[in-house]
Amino acid sequence: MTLFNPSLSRRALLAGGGALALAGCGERQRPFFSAEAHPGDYPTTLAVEAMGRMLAERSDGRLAIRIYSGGQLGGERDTLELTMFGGIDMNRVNLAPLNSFAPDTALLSLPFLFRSVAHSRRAMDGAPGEAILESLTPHGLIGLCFYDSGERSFYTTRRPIETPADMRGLKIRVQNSDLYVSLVEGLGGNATPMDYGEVYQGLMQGVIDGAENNWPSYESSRHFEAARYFSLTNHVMAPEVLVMSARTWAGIGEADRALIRECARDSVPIMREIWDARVEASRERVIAAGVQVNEIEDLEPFADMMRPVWDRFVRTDHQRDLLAQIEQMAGE
Ligand code: GTR
Repeated sequence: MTLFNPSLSRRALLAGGGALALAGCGERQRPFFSAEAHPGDYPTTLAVEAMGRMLAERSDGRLAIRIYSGGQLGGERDTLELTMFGGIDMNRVNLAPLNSFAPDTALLSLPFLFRSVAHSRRAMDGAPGEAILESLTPHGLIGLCFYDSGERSFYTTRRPIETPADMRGLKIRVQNSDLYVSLVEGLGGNATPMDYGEVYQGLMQGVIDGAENNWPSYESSRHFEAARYFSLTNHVMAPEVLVMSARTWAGIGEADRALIRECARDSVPIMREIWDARVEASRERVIAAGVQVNEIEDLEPFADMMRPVWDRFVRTDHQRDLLAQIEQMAGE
């Protein structure tokens, strides 16, 4: 068996990116390489796979996508950097690692923003979503589409969270994003930024007391084996995003760009169907495995403590305007 060596393959990818840039607009020599933190059967992986099939069909086999799933190419922050430099063509990431350099992405990550899944879908599909995807372009990334990520809740190793007071002193792993740091600190916890791939061990070894995520990630990462209390805070519903490297994009002709956008868009409803089923399946699996699910009667005290997070990450008139549009979509 050949062991996969991430640093070697990263170098190989960078070399491949260079060759592609030299090839300019000519025939593509190889598929688009796409990074994915989740395993092969996760809804985001399946969605990009579906997109790849559509792309191959509609381009008569000229265009294809090869997915490197399971975090083979590294954590999301690293793979994003590689994507900006053209070493990776495509990347499916959460919005969190984009928060620090593309500030409008923080809007969709604000705690307790969305009233329902339907509300978040309207925002992603509508003008605010379009504007946020476009805000990635100056950073070397072409935003192709959003995918669902459901609601994130806290899970802990020693006791459930019933009120914000239960967060006090707990070391909670967060994604590499200042927004998540201030969210956890705003609730009284100690935020510990860490790559997704390190969380399982962190929980097992007691380096952290908990983390936060949606049902499918909690289940597929097996974090539930170490953190048995899942407390339904439903504090964030930040979507996933599929991006393409602007460097790769520069070497693609107009017609193929339109085709790529079309296939990405068409993969969204497919993803949502897979996602909804997976949320249910994951919830059932972890409950069957003995996880204690803790319903929280009153989320108001949590939401009330999040004002400083909103104030810190919504700063410009442009952001306030986008946010007002998103809020108006709540009850449509
Ligand atoms: C998942 C998300 C991943 C990653 C992960 C994390 O829900 O799909 O892209 O952001 O959470 O917490 O790091």
